[in-house]
Amino acid sequence: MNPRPLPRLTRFLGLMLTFAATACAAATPPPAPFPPLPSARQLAWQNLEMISFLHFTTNTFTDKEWGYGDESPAVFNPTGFDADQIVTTLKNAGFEGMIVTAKHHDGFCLWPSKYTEHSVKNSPWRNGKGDVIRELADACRRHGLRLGIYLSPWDRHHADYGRPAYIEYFKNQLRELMTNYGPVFEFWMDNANGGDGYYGGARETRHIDRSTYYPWQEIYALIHELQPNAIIWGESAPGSEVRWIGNESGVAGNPCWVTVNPAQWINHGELNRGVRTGSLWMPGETNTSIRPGWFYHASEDSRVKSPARLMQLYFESVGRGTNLLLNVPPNRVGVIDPADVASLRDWSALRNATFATDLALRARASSTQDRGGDPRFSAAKVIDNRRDTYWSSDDSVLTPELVLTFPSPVTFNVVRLREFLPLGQRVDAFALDAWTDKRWQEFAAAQAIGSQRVLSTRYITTDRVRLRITKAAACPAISEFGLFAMPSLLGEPRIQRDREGRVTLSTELPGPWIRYTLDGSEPTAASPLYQEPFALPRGGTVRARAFLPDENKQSLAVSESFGLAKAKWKILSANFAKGGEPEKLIDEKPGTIWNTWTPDSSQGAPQSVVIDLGERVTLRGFTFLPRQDAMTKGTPDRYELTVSDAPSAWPAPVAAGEFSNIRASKELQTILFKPPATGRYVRVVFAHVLDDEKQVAVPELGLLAD
Ligand code: FUL
Repeated sequence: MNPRPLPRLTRFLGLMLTFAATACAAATPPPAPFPPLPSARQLAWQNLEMISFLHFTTNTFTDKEWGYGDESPAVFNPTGFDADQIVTTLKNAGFEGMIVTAKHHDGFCLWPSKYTEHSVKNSPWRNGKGDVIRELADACRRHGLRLGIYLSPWDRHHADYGRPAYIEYFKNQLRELMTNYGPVFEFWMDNANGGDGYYGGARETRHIDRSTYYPWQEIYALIHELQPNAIIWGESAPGSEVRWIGNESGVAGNPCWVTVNPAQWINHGELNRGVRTGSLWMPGETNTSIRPGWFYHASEDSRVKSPARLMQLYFESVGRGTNLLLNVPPNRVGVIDPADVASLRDWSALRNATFATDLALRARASSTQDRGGDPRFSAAKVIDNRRDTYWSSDDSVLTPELVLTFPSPVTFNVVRLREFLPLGQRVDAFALDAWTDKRWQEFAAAQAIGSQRVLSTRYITTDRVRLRITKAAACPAISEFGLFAMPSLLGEPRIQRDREGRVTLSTELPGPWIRYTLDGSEPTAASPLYQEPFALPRGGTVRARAFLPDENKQSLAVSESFGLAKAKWKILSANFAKGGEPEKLIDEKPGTIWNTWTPDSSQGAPQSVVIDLGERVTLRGFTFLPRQDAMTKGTPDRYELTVSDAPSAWPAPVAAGEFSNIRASKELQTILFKPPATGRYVRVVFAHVLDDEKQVAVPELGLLAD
């Protein structure tokens, strides 16, 4: 339809108004930045949102989490190593980059470093001619994924670790990695540093002062000279540009501010939440693994995080303005394991289905105030699909409101907001309302937006949505206000086992069918139908999925692994029973802790406990759950376990060693016996605790039957 010609006067007035608006626009300066501000490198990095981690070394073949440093390079042999499979799996899952453990704490190098023999060049893989970093870097280039490098400053293999000569070695290795493999987008220098190790055969304990041993300023300057675009991850050295989020469970604080104070870097709570008034811009990186451990262990194949759990992680990390760093470790073949591939595929399908359509783009945006009445800062900028434009208000207007009005009602359950980061983190708090039943009704309120804030809500159908900035330190600059519909999923079943060893499968509401497997395979429409609780006294893995046969719908799959049921177990003795209640060790309740600390007495490691299993069992390993609260006090990092037929005669231990990475990780630790051991009595000695504390605190022990 042709527009009706405007009468001459109206046209003239229209022109005048346009001139006035343009003149006015030219006169409206953008808001002054609200410091601290991001660097160009930080800004570019914050746009990445999802990064993958690749933990791979001799540990993959020795089934360890922390190698001692005496592992032979001969064990490293990923016979089917396929860099393209790894890189395309990660790329297809939506990751923008991949950080590879070029060297983990054990000191084994995935590239043929000139400066050590402890590397791939002395392994059977590719007859010692291989270079994992080269193959991955090339595949990254082919498939458009950024390469990042993890180089552990702690080296349990190197004879000079702890002495000045090791610093030269470390710098030389950094130089090799920074010059030989093309652009590196991130350097990760882990903070776990110091303790016992092989150290060239010395087999001793070495402690260093992380802040004085490494010349961080010099090292960081070198990195930026050779890799100007590389961001530096580090928790405790000045010059670090990205911060740890304070846990390895994948959960950023709510709210999570982008700023911190330098002195608070070592406070896990403040790393997690940031500090609103902090003087440093230091975006968070939320790291966790798709499996309990960082390295591949076949025993954890059934414990790969489900797509729904990954989606929840996404909301708790990316959704709180941090980048997610998700570890997906290659298996012994040298590829991403099928279990992880399946979970990543379904998770990314769910994300794509959610975020492919921004419903807000259908709306008209209006606000209570646009900065200077200038179209450059108008409400429409939040729905122009660009991160470099924004809606803002006058300096004096700190709590403006913006309404999206739709031509017809939309249904959404996810909201995404973004601040224009070059101007700093300005918004303290906001609320969201929907126009329902002829009035505005608040459906969400939160603190902090930052890089992005993604909130999930119940489904809301409306033709009007309102954003109210309720508190801001400076006039807001909002670059995006998006609305999305995450497809409704049939809820996954719950898998529970009682102390007697009976497994119950249930759904939130009765109705759906539940099908399950006990052999580790994917539950399908052909798997056994769950009818009633069943016995699983010796443990195993249960995988289950809910089905709505009439609607041809199925839930995502879930799985749970169980050890030996504890029905017949009894604590026979504990060398410190006073008030400590050692029964809590075997009560199947992760929240109750056997703790040798009492208000009037306390006792540190070693502590031992003897368990009567009530029958003779062949055991293939044990599990240890560290305390799940925010503390690490009393957490054992060394153990010894003995199995016997008589509680008075104890042969040599079947397992003795360290609980690796126990300070940072709250995951269940699984220690396998080689070979399995048979007996009725088990004695566990907690030989040492973190920081030589005067208490031992253990929530739960489990045993795996053969
Ligand atoms: C920790 C390390 O000790 C773990 O092994 C893992 O590399 C994790 C990402 O960081 O501090």
